[in-house]
Amino acid sequence: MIDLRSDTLTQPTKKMREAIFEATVGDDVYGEDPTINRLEELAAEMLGKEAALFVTSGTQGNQLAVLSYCSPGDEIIVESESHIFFYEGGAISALAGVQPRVVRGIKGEMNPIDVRNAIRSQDIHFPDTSLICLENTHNRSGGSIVSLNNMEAIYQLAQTSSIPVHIDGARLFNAVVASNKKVKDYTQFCDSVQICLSKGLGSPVGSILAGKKEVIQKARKWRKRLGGGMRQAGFLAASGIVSLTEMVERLSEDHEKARRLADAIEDISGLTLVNQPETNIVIVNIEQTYKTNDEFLDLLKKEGILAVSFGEGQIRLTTHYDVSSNDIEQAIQVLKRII
Ligand code: TLP
Repeated sequence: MIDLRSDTLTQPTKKMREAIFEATVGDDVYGEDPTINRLEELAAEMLGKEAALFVTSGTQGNQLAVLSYCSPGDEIIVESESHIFFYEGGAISALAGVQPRVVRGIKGEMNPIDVRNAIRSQDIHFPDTSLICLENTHNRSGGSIVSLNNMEAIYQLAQTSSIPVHIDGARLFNAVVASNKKVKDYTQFCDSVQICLSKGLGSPVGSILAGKKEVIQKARKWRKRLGGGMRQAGFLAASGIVSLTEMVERLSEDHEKARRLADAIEDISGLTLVNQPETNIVIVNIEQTYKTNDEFLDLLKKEGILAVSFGEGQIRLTTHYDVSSNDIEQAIQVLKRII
């Protein structure tokens, strides 16, 4: 099977398996896992933040940020198609007791004026706005890059109102590599950031939440409350270190494959691109094939290609290091054949 469902599907590399095998571990709830400590220090340094926390997943990292900054009854500003709002099972309300204030963005970018207008003024009728969330790259906009200008404008107005900014940077390193910038160019415009080690960076499990010491301390307590204190999880952190030190630059290969896929799809009549991929995600409109998403995905599956449904008449194809250039060529042939 050529699995284009998600970059979460990557298998650990040989180096990761060796690092996992050889890791020195201890009880992380006591703060005694040397490999986790090393990963957290490395991540904090790379992301330009005071402290970092190794967490089970991207969802947990995002939710710990919300729990650490907010109180029940608060309101947080989220983009209408953001993962935190769209895909986290209503966790912000179920866990932190906050309500979303939804701002519609264009390719993941919220207009700073809309964000400013969404911030509540002091009035006993209103909830307090206690967090602004950005997502970069933006998954549902096809891995689009939220520009530094946009981030800076939102961060500045957030600071004026003393509201923290959190980035869901599940794929922030894809933005970094594709834009040829440094990760700190992006993280300078946030108070906390969540990055996933288990997407294009290839680790089997884990994410990082980074920010100010006091916020990460709160997040550590929330992680424990939620049952996320993982004891000898240095085996997982060992792989995370390989992700951060050896897997970042190669993300550009995933972007090239997405570009190749998209270029070929543009020439297949019946298929249209919903986005011009900037990173590793290609969203395809299949309405003109007159097939339902399920029918189309079944046809692909019968030919050995896996993709996911991405809303009405749309499917998502995601590239990663476990799909070769040959696999991409094969996927293109299949797409041509089943139309
Ligand atoms: N997204 C998954 C699905 O949930 C859609 C995927 O396959 O892309 N933030 C962003 C922007 C994400 O895309 C994801 C995963 C997460 C957070 C959550 O990460 P995990 O799966 O580790 O909880």
